[in-house]
Amino acid sequence: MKHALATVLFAIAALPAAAASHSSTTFITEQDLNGDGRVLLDEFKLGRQVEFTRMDFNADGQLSEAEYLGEFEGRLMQRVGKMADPEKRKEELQRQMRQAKVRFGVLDADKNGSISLEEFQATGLRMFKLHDRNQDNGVDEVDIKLAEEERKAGKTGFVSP
Ligand SMILES: [Ca+2]
Ligand SMILES: [Ca+2]
Ligand SMILES: [Ca+2]
Repeated sequence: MKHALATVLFAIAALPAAAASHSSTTFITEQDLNGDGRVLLDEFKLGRQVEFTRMDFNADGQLSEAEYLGEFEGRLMQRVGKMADPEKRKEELQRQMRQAKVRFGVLDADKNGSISLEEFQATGLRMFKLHDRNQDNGVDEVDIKLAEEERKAGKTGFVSP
């Protein structure tokens, strides 16, 4: 039991804070906390909650725009820092920050200027449902297979295998 908890905590610490991926395979890689190859709904919610708490610097239970954008900018700087061309680096920074502002507006569903945990979880839940094609409250290889079949049938969706 102790070991299982340590494994989960380690997995959470290693979680990238990036928005949940549009590929179901990547989604599982990123969100599978206990390493069993599946992401259960409760497991996903726990991961989102930890992510939320980490971003909520002043611990008031709300993500302000400054908290949300500040966290994103920190990670973004690391990524674009690898780009050699300073002009391109600047462009990429500005473009990504504009997108992050748009995302903040979408996450803040009631438009009160901050993201509550409920708002953060609601967006995550919509993403989870897109990956969970057979709606059994878990994302696993069955869902990836279903996505592959759809792709073979020529259907292109928002979420890829
Ligand atoms: Ca806060
Ligand atoms: Ca809000
Ligand atoms: Ca499923």
